[in-house]
Amino acid sequence: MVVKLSSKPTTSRYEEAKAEYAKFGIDTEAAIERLSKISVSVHCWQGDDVIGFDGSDSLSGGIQTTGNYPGRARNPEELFADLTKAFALMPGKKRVNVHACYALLGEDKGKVDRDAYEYKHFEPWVRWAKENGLAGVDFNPTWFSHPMMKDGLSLSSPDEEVRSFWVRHGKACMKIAAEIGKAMGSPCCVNLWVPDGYKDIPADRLGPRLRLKKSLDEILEGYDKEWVIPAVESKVFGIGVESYTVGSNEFYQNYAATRGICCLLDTGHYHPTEVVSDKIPSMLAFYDKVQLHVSRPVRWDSDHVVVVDDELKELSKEIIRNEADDKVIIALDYFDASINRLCAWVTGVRSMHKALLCAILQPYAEMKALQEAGNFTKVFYMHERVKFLPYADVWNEYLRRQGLCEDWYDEVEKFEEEVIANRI
Ligand code: RNT
Ligand code: ZN
Repeated sequence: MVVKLSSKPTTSRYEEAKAEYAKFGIDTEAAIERLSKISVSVHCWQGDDVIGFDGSDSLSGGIQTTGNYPGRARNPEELFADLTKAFALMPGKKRVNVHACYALLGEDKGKVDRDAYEYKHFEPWVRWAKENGLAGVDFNPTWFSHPMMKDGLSLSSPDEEVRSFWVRHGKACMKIAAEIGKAMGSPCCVNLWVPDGYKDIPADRLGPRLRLKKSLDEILEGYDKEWVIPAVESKVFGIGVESYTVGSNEFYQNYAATRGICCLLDTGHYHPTEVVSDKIPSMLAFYDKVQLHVSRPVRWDSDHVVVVDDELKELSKEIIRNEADDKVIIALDYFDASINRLCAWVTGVRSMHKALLCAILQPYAEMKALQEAGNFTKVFYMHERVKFLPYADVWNEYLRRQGLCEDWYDEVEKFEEEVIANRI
């Protein structure tokens, strides 16, 4: 999917890097080609601090945005304008990830609740995705920021009116997702995450889980297997639900395994010393596919913007060296309201691609053979040796072939001055 050729010529730095990598048996042309085929699903919710269009004016459900950078997109027009600008600065194959609270209700506003949303309320997203040449659209039911969340519970609620409302929402979303998948000609990944849990020590830990299990079974009944790829996302804790999360890791891994669906691993949803990079190969030993929410947890599930840090590189290696490019489905999930939101979007997407490129440019066959031969000294040496190979020159060439470059900041600044500054 390398789209346009920049008018600028290939640099001699790239030619030198190509020769340097060749010494390690690495083909930089093949690396660029491989990177350009990996899609990243970009979350629409970074643009408006996870508020959506369907009536809520604050975020609740164990997640929080912090900061009040001016110019948050306040309506569909503003969000689409911001997305269009940001996506133009992102390299590679892209999808957009939409939450149900981003329904464009039109005349149905105030009349139709989340349990009755239909495909027509999301058709503008599909249109926008097609206009912008995206590879697909992904979807999420929204089980937060809504008055029907009672005592912080949705699908695990003991109140049957509440539980059944949210089951209907889930079922409506599965139908919408099938339509989205068909319309895009690419299956729609649907992520099921609920914030349900308790602030303090519960008197019953099993009951809520049995209700969640029952609700999920009802939602998944008869879903369109051709066009929908469902996943369940666990979490260790949330703000206000510190003591107990109904959808724990063990709950969802067992649920997914027995129902033949995917697990979604969010990099911020584990204990601070646990890493998702090590979970990926464990999952690949049992599952055909695993979905990711790539985020950056700074001391907790803080949802900072993704940057090229060690864990992102390690996570990328687990995708690349296991040849799991089509098995690990990458989506981003962070929301920072303290800096320019477009800058946050573009940085996160570029960081993901950079880490993937770094991972592609490594001599895995050689390193694996060394490990199997018990030559741990050379494995150790090689890990460090490859770190400073000239991958940045390959990155710049990858961008050049898409008519992009690393100096994109001025574009965002200009957009901020001309468009965002007018949002008073
Ligand atoms: C929350 C989960 C969840 C949400 C999005 C908005 O902790 O990570 O994925 O961030 O659905
Ligand atoms: Zn997530």
